[in-house]
Amino acid sequence: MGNRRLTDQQRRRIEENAVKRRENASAGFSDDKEGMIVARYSKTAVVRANDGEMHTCHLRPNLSHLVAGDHVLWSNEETGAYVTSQLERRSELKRPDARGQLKAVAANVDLIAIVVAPEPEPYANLIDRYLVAAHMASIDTLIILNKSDLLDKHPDCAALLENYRSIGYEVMTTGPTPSETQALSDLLGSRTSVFVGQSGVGKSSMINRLLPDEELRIGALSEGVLKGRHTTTTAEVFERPSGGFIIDSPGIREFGLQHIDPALVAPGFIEFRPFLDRCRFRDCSHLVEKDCGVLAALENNDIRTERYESFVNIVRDIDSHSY
Ligand SMILES: Nc1nc2c(ncn2[C@@H]2O[C@H](COP(=O)(O)OP(=O)(O)OP(=O)(O)O)[C@@H](O)[C@H]2O)c(=O)[nH]1
Ligand SMILES: [Mg+2]
Ligand SMILES: [Zn+2]
Repeated sequence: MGNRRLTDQQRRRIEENAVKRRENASAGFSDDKEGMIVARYSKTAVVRANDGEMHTCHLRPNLSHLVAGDHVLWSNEETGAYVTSQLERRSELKRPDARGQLKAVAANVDLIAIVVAPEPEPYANLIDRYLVAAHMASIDTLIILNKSDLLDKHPDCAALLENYRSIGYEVMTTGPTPSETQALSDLLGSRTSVFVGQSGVGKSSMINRLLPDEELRIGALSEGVLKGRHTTTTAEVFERPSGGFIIDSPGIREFGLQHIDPALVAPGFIEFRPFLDRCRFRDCSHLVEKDCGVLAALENNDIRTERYESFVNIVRDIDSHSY
């Protein structure tokens, strides 16, 4: 708890500092300029200035939590370019890192595009975890089924997507043809979207298809690291010529939600919502209680068994981490 308070205090100081620096900059008292973090490395970051130019900047240790999409102030100093402060985030997608510490993955996004494909085989529970996280962060979602050319071999994938569509999630299918890429492009519009999902589903390939003329195709920043293979290792922002940004992110195997209050899981299941005020107990866990709206809906086939089991999996996972 003491730790938490210190962090909050530090955070407030950083925010106050940012406000002051921004005021100074707009009054012409300093050389601070606004920009966006395009790629973040351990001690440096590529910052896109508002005129579209890219600058490699040093990061001060108190800015170590910056991620792709963050808005910052930066300035040219004698010893090089520096990020001087972080500006407020309008949204953030967070997940625990390998040590269980909650970290932002991307900031200031309007849309989380959850990408799946016939190969590698999709895990519905991973999709559901992203949907819960997006709901908690108040960020819109789009489920994208990529590699449409492989659907003939895997017909259950189309059925999986159809299940999500039928309960009210926005979904789309895309693949190698230009018309599919155009449809994806139209749907993204000028929003800032982060592409997430398992490794190998084609997140970076889709971005390359959306940016046909970009010399950044297949990550110029990380090129040469793994010749022939292009697994994404750090989140990176791409600007769309038609407006808006796409953030590519490294593929993941699992998405821990241990950090969240189990009571917030059910509202993240869109089709559970109409039933949540029908539970007899206000703090109903929807697991064992009598007169539970969710369990009644499950009984009635208004909620699919697979989704309910996925809900239970997430809640039990949180419980097992809270001891
Ligand atoms: N058949 C087919 N293969 C595709 C399609 N899109 C991408 N791929 C292939 O899928 C493989 C993985 O693509 P990537 O774009 O690297 O996948 P990723 O999701 O960015 O993977 P990570 O960066 O590791 O998370 C590559 O061999 C691509 O050529 C598609 O529409 N159809
Ligand atoms: Mg990639
Ligand atoms: Zn209930």
